[in-house]
Amino acid sequence: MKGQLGLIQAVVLLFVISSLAGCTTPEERATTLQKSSIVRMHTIVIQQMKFTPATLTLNEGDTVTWINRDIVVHNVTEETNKEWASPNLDTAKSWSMVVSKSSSYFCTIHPVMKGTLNTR
Ligand SMILES: [Cu+2]
Repeated sequence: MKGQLGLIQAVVLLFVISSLAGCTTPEERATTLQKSSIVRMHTIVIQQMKFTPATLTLNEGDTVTWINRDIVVHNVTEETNKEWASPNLDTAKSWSMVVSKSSSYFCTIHPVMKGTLNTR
């Protein structure tokens, strides 16, 4: 009985050691973190007079592509100072931009159409 208990303890100890050995190193954890935040490309669909998603949270340096799925022309223009703007986008046309900071934007043709980019 005593011997059996010893065996169980040994098995438990082995299990603990092997699970410790399987623990991720800081390097592995960093890689996992990078992988989980590796979404660098985002698509915003312009459809039914709306930007979808209207609010997008992303990392600085990420690329956003807007694609016009409506049958009317739209554009994407920074709202406060018109710091950046797409050309007018016909149906099925898209436009991409690398995002450097949070911005509000709208469509100058249909000013009710608004969107927000939030950088982390
Ligand atoms: Cu529009």
